[in-house]
Amino acid sequence: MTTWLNMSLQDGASPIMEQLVFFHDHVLMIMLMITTTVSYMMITLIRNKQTSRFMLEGQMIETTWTIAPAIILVFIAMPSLRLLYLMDEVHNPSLTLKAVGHQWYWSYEYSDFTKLEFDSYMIPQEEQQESTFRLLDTDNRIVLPMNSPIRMIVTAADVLHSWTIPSLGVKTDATPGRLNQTSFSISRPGILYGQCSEICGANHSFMPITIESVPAKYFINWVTKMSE
Ligand SMILES: [Cu+2]
Repeated sequence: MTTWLNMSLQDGASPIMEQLVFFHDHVLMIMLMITTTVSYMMITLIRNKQTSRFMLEGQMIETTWTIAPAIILVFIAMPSLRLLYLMDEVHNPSLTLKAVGHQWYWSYEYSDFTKLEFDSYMIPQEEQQESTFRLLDTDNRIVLPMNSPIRMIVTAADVLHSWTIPSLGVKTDATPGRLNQTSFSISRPGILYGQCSEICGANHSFMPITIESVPAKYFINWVTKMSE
């Protein structure tokens, strides 16, 4: 989750998010390069008093500064497209989780098991404990096995919502009457937080998402307990 003074992206908890962070840094470096060059050119132009009445055009420099930005754009577009298609891929999932957005809570269905479904409400401020995070913790956490490919099905029951976990690099719109699919695998155990990312009504800010990522055997224990 985001902690104090954390200005950049959250640490990646999935291989895709790690790649997204690398891509973000890569684009920042290119931007830094462009900003430096352009500022340098502007400052020298302002400070320079020389004029020449014969210098009307410069074919060479004009060709260069037309083609160079196009080449730079290719260096951004290629890794971007690579990630886009990688995120769209569904790699033989070992588990399917369905999230349904409601005004204003999420409900979850583990479709691989019989009768494993629950609602997930935010813990209200009056019931906060030392260990809970305000506006982020839920009464029922989603438990998921780490290191396994998970297929996520997202939909909504009333209005538009958006199921989001920043540290997994996942943000999927929840649309009534439509199933949206995404997939991820969590690379470490821990608790991951997210919030609805579509302005969905009065309590939009109060429908958080909490994932408990655990080793597979703990997950199986949890499933057996929940299905009893
Ligand atoms: Cu919502």
